[in-house]
Amino acid sequence: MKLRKCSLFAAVVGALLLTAAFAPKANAILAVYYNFEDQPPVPDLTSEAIGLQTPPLQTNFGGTFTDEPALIAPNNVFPTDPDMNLHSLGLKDSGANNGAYFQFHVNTNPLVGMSLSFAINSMGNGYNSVEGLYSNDGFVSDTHSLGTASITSSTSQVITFAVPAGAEGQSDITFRLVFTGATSSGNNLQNVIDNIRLDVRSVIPEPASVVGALLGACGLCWNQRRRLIRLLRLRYA
Ligand SMILES: [Ca+2]
Ligand SMILES: [Ca+2]
Ligand SMILES: [Ca+2]
Repeated sequence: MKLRKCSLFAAVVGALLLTAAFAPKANAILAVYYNFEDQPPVPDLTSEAIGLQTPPLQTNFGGTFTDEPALIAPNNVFPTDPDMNLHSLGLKDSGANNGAYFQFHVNTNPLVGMSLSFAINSMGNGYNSVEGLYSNDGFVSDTHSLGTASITSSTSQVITFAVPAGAEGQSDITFRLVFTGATSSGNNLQNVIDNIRLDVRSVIPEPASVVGALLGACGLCWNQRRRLIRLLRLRYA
């Protein structure tokens, strides 16, 4: 009877531990975040430590970067960002840099239900279109479009691309934003970007933590079993 109780106890503990390990969290989880708050120097292409991963932002934009005041709402700030939202990234010479990209690398093995978003405006003749893309080989031969969005606001808008499940479960996915449609030939401020975010719906625990949970359950059961054996010996000695 007591032995059966012990295995029942172990099964319940194991199930609870596994449930805790795999349960998706209800709220959006921040995977990668660029808030441009560490500038000057300009541009601040470092990601913020409150994201799960902290890859640098890479770009081939050949124009001039400027440190601009934060965009007014909507500005796509992550709700628990400890930084004050004071800065954003300005782009000059957009017209001579059509097709320029901003990109970052992510290990998508633990990431489920991703979305890529950012805030942007367009002044006059700046970029008026952006395409989201991802690749599993750094755009050598693998390219998937997330769609194209129009940049229409002179103050600020948030653009969001849903990421299909095909981008999940891979060790090195590159997310890329490609900007086009700029017509200005002058070196004036043409676009302002802020708060580039990769959010996820849930996170799959690393294999190490699953093994840890299983070992924990086994250890608890073993401990209970030894206590039970000792108890039985005492009783029937
Ligand atoms: Ca900012
Ligand atoms: Ca920071
Ligand atoms: Ca930063």
